[in-house]
Amino acid sequence: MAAANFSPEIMTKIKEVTSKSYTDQAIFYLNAFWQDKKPASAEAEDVWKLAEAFAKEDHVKGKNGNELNPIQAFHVLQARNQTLTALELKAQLRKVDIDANGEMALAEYLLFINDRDPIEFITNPQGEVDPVKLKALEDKLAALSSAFDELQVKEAEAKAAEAAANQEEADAIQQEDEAKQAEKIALEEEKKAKAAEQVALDEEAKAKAAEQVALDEEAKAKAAEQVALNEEAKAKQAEQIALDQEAEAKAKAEDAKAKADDALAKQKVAEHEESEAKAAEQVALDQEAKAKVAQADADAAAAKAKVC
Ligand SMILES: [Ca+2]
Repeated sequence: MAAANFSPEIMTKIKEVTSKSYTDQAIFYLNAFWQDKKPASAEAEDVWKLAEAFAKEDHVKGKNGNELNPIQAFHVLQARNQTLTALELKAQLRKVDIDANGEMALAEYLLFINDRDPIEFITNPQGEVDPVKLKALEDKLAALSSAFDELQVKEAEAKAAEAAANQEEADAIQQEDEAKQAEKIALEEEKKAKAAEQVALDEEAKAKAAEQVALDEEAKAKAAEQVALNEEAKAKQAEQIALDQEAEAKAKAEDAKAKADDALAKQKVAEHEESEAKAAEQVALDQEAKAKVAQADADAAAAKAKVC
């Protein structure tokens, strides 16, 4: 069906009906074909279900809406024609769209699936439905509408609960992330502290090594000092020995001189004694000579006496 197949007057009337809400379009459709040779009462159950399905699919206007956009319409067609391919569904959508505005009104879809004549739809008399049956249908519609409202509320509640759950999950994830971040920071701080501790230990080790070097140097200096003291002691000892030797030599020299002096003195004494001995010998010799003279004189005197 295409818009060009209808006169402007017919199209205007069709547009009037498709501008009504889903439930009003459903009532208009049932009224139009209630007295038909193919009574719409047989389609009533399906008509109400579709009115509800359209309202549910219409996320913007809900039950106050009148037509679905191509994506929403595609969903409805797909749900009822699961064996058709996407291309076939799109082709069906074009056939459904009587006013060719790209949107699928409930009335357009009801006319298509039930193979009804759009001109009869808007020219058939309205309001000739059996009052008892209409009342029953209206009650059913009210119940469906009420159920739909409840469903909307439940859906809203479910969505709110889902949003809350999502938020809780997001909060939990964020808290976990924060905890992980904090743990990471703590680990980094610990790592830094350990590094600082290691630096301090290294410095301490260096200080100890330097102290050991200083102690070693001090020990070496003390050892060198001791060596110097030992050398000095040895030098003093050698000096003392030299002094002792000098003193000894001096003493010996003095002793030798004393002995020499003594020998000289003794020689002088001996010389004196020899001189005296010589003098005494001279005296003795002189006395002997004198004695000899005296003897000779006595002998001469004695010899003279005898002669006489
Ligand atoms: Ca349309």
